[in-house]
Amino acid sequence: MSYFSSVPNIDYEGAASTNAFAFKHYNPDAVVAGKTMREHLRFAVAYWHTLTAGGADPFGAGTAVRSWDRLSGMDLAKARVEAAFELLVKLKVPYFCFHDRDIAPEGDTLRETNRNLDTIVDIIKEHMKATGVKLLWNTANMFTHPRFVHGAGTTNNADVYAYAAAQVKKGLEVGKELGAENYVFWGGREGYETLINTDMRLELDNLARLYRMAIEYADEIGFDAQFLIEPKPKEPTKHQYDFDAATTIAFLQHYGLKDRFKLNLEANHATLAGHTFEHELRVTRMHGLLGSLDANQGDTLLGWDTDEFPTDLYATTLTMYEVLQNGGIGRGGINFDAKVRRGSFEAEDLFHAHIAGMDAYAKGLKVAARLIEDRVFEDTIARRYASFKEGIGLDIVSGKATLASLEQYAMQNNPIRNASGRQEQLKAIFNQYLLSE
Ligand code: XUL
Ligand code: CO
Repeated sequence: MSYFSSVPNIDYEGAASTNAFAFKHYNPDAVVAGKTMREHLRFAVAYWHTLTAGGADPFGAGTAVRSWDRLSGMDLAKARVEAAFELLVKLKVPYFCFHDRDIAPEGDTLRETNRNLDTIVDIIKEHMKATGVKLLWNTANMFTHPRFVHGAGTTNNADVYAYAAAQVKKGLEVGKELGAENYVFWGGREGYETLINTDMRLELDNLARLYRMAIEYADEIGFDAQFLIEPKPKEPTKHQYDFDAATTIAFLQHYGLKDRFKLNLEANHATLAGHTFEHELRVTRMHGLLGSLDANQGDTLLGWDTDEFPTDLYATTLTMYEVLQNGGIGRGGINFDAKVRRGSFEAEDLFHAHIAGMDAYAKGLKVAARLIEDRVFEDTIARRYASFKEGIGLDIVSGKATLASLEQYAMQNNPIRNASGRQEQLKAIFNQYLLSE
């Protein structure tokens, strides 16, 4: 049976196509900067937004109309798997990602919950084999159930901590079973509401302990996924511990975890932290910790995580610029952690949304590759910092200079001359590349 019978297979038709069910820029086999688009972009569908969620918001019920809605419990979970793989194949998306609770319902006990999970994992495994679709990452949902009201790895309640650890253990086993390339930790409720009831030191120590236990267990069972932490500054807690890339990197450094973890960066989380996505990518890549991307976009007029599908070409180009400069995304990918708007409730909107996002990233990739090939920004940047290549600047970067030698230089160097940063000119050139590709 088909869950999306009105939707055909999505093929590349080129920029001039008027077919809504076709890619205008994503051509999986096209080679850009030495690799196919498929290899560069490694797209993934987020199970929770596209298969599980129904469009509810804090003010209203779900609006999504889905052909699997009439089912419930394990029957619903099984139907969603079939729908997921039909969508993945039609969209030519090679990967997917899920939380444990997205794919199977909780039972009355942890044992029963794990049994439900095992049943669905077996079915998913068959579909993966039949279609060649792979698991980019899985994770544990340790934020929805009321037991996590005070956190999971950072809870004040040791019983809840133990439950969370059990969930992570199972998650690692599931990841291994399905050959996941990565395993993600997003601290949904790893943060605090007020310091007057919080032992921050203990909470952070315990979070690091959970991460260490996860590494040990993954090694023990031979699960060789890359571990990723996904920063987010707020929501659901007022202050999340993995606030942004810089904070998360400092955490990893402090607890000696930097060698085993990389970061999964999300565009809308960057916005909420007061950064651009490219800022978060640059900080992370400077440290060699760029792991994977959650692609979406936020809205600066709104202070919460709107998780819109990414369509801003400036942002996708600058993102792909950082990815290319990083030498690629490695074992990570571009996961559409994005949801259709509540008003886009028809099943075919799921396709329009992914096509829009995939095309925006494909276009971003093409433009970024040309900008790099032509050294548009690199040459300007090299000229801008040329003063550090010789004379007093070379003394500074080679460590030869002292305050006294710099004072001596400054005393006789009069007047100082600066040069324009040429921002507007560079933006005009950027526009030229965007429009001409
Ligand atoms: C929440 C979010 C999560 C993580 C996985 O803002 O981004 O869906 O990506 O837990
Ligand atoms: Co995310």
